[in-house]
Order: sequence, then C-alpha cells, then structure tokens
Amino acid sequence: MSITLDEILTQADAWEEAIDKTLIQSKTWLPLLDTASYVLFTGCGSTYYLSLAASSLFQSLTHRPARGVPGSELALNGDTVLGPGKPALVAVSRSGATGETLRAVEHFQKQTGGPVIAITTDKDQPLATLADTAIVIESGQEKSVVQTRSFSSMYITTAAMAAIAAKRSDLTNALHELPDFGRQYIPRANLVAEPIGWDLRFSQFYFLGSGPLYGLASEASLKMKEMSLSVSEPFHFLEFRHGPMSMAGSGTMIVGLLSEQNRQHEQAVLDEMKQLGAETLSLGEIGSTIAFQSGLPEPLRGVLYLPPLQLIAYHRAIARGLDPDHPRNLSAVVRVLQ
Ligand code: F1P
Repeated sequence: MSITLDEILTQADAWEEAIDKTLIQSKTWLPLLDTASYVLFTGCGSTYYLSLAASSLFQSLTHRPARGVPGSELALNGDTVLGPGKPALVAVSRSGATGETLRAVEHFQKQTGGPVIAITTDKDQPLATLADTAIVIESGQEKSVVQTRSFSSMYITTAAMAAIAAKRSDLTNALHELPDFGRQYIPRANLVAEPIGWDLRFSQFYFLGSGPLYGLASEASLKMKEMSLSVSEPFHFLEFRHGPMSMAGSGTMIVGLLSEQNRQHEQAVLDEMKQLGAETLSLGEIGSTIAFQSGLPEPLRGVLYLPPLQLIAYHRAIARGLDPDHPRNLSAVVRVLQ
C-alpha cells in the first residue's frame, strides 16, 4: 500500500497520543498561556493553515485574542504581527526544523521575551529545544512528504489546548471519544472519497469554510495541489459570492465545510453555485453529502473534515497517474532562512 494512503487511514492512532500528551503536560504549558494577554500561533505551509484554524478555535473558546501567522511573517515582518501586551507563541512544525519557523521563534523571543510552546513530532530537532516546552506527538511522524496524520494529530493538540485553557470539561471529556470514532469513520469516509477522486470531469476545486474551518479548508486545498496537482483555492464561505463565483460552472467542484452555527447561510452559497452549474460536495455533522454523525460537540469536530478531503486528493492523484508518495517539486523540510 502507498505510504501516504496508509498514513491517512491509520491517523486516528496518533490522535490518541495527541490527546493524552496535551492533557498530561497541561501543568507545563497552561501557565505559559494563562499569563499571556494574547496568543500567536505560527507555522509554514500546512502548519500555517493549522495555526489559522487553531487560533480561531482558541479565541472562540477562551475569549482571549489569538492570531495565526506564517513563520516567515513573524520572522521578517514582526512589527506587523507583534502588538502591545504580553504575547505567548505556539509554534507548530511536523519536522521541528523548518527554517522560517525557527527564525520566527528566535525573533519572538528576542523581541518579546515571551514564552514559546512547540507542537511537533520530533523531539530531537531544534524547535523542541528552542521552545520553553514541547508537546511531541511521535506517532504523528510520517514517511510521506505531504502532511496528513501529522496535521490532524497536531491540530487535535491545539483543539485540546483550547478546551483545557477554556476550562471546558465537557469538551476535554469528549476528546477521548475521537480516536475510536476516527477508526470507524475514516474507512467509511474512504468509500465516499474514492469515486469523487476518480471523477476527472473536474478541473478546479474550491474549498469553503468559515471560522476555524477556514484554516482546514485551506489545508484541504493544499492537499489537492500537493498530491494531485490540481487548481484549487480556499475561501471563507460567503466571500465566494464576492468575485470568485465567476469561476462556478461545469468542471468546477465546490466543497463546503459546513458549520452547525452558520449552516443555513453556508448551504445557501452551495445551492447558488449548483444553480450556476458547479458540482458541490458538503461535509458536516448531519444532512450533508459526507455526514459525520459523530455526536461530538461542534468545537471538536474540526478534525473530522480532514480525512475525506485528504482521501479525495489522494485518489485523484492516483486517477491522474501521479504518485502521492513522491509529490512534484516538494521536500519534507524547507530550510531557507537559516
Ligand atoms: C512545513 C511544510 C509542509 C509542506 C512541505 C514543506 O513543514 O511547509 O507543510 O508539506 O513539504 O514544509 P513543518 O514545519 O511542519 O515540518
């Protein structure tokens, strides 16, 4: 079996470690966040998109300001990112060795003296040493270049951090249901994803998501590019009407990551695009093309959008004769900004 496919299908095993470690280590990382007046999340590529999703979720659950920024922006344009007050930084990197992320951490430490929490899969790389404390999800490690199980397990880490920092025991208790649910849900999602991936009528993809789901829509769009070399872009749901909808028509697939809170407004966008001739696919808890039926609280459902979208990208790559284990032009770590 392809290593990428295996890593996608077995990712729920890594979710377990992510949840356990985040809870067990909360005595170390929680005080660092609690003394901060705002929290920055940073990373590059996938882990930048993770930072967008994580910061939205953190702010909405804790009611404390949080922002996700690319490592390169914090490293090179720090004055556009750092504000008044005492920040804490959560730096996310699968490899723990990405140049921009390391430079961002150093810049943050020099400018603010604030605490840094690392989320990574490799304890022996520089990020874990640079940070004040590190949550290391070793079972999130991958042989693939493209991030799938590392992304979902590090994202769950941030969701658990937000739930704990918000003192939401209802959410921290429900977190433990995710790995078992994932183990039965992911093979089910694969059955739906495979025929969509093999449908080569589509030449372009748009991924719509709002709130914390925008970062996840961005990650899904990146998977489509990295694995299947397809034209693909993410948008905030209602933004799609403000120009991008000119692209809706035959050959366009619009994927909606539906939220519970704004479902009515979001479904209306999908319905409108369908009338313009685009194909639509929706994901959500119930009543969507891919329905999780998880019974989990909404703030914990984010990770469930990922496996079917990773799988669609994987199957599309295979259908197009590409090898997702060896994506074009990519390497696992980018070390510019040494
Ligand atoms: C970040 C990243 C990956 C991407 C790529 C290069 O890595 O941008 O998301 O897939 O091949 O690196 P990391 O800092 O999370 O290790």
